[in-house]
Amino acid sequence: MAPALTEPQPSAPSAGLKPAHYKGPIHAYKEPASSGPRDFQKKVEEEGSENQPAATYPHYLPVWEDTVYPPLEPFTHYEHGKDADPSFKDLFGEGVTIDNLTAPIGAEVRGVQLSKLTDKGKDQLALFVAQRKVVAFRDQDLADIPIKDAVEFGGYFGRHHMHQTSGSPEGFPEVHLVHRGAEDTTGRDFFTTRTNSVAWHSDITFEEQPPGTTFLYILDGPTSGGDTLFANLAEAYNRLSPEFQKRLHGLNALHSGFEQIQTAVDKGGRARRQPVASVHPLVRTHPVTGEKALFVNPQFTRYIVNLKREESDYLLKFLYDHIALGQDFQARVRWQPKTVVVWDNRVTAHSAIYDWQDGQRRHLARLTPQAERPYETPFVEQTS
Ligand SMILES: O=C(O)CCC(=O)C(=O)O
Ligand SMILES: [Fe+2]
Repeated sequence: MAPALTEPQPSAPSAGLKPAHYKGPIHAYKEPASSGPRDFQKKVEEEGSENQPAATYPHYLPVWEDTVYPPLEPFTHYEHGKDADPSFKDLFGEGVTIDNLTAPIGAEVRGVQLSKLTDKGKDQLALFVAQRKVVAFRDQDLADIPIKDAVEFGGYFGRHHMHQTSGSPEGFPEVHLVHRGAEDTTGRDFFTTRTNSVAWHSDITFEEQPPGTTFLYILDGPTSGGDTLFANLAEAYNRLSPEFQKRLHGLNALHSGFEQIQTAVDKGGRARRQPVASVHPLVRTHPVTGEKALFVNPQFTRYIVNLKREESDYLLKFLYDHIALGQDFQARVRWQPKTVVVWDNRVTAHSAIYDWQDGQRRHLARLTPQAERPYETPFVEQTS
């Protein structure tokens, strides 16, 4: 699809917004797949237990530091996907296999070593991921090279985000960790109050500049379960009728990071920054493909600006159900050792699934380069 021809329209200003007063039925934050410092058992992680091995990558075990960082500053994002040669000749050489998971979303690639890509190859990676939405690269060495090299690799795609609450490998605060340790069975407590662990979201949409090309790599995984779900939010937009799409254009929603901080504090963690909220358009345009995508998620979106509360709840519920039920624009990515999953966070939602045997370790690291501030371009009737 052609890139957007119209100038980006900035989303509404977010300064001073405080969502904490808002407690409607669409108010949610769920996080069963990761634990915090309260449940972290250093000895079991480093040495293993009777039933569970030690962590394979102990230098990636989380530490939760006390440092409080200043608010994030706006910056100008350079989108490398715009420079990509669409023939992908620097990304896919001899012997590479590409299997699409479904027609609308997902690919599994073998024969590419991400850490060895040239800059041209990285540009093409950004474009390929924007097109396929989520791509699992097998047999990768990203977890095995020094962390500083992995960080340098990720930094090509944008300014690293430093998460507001997560534990990080010592000395690398910009690496976000998803970690539930061996012998930690507290995840099941979650089901005493919730019926399932599915928590659709795009990452950190409460920030003014949420991520674009995003990398998650496995360090240790359970023997079964713990896949990650992905949804194509551009296709979710395309499935709506033109009349409905038209109505969504021009609407903005508030995204809040307040509840994530509260959840972390409840698990013994702490806030690395003051919580923030941002207002973003409900429909955003991808800067490279020009595709429009729904940009709401039940983890962080709280309400639609200028609608009454019942109206906002009703519309958000419809959009959340539409995304969650659209298994025909979703893919389920199965982790294998040495897998790096790359998604474009601007046009996808994802969810961890807590469905592995209690007490098994699940440990992943995320590189989260931030991208442009979400912007909207006018509705255009699609001809198919
Ligand atoms: O644990 C997973 O499968 C996904 C975690 C997640 O949401 C993330 O890393 O952004
Ligand atoms: Fe996520």
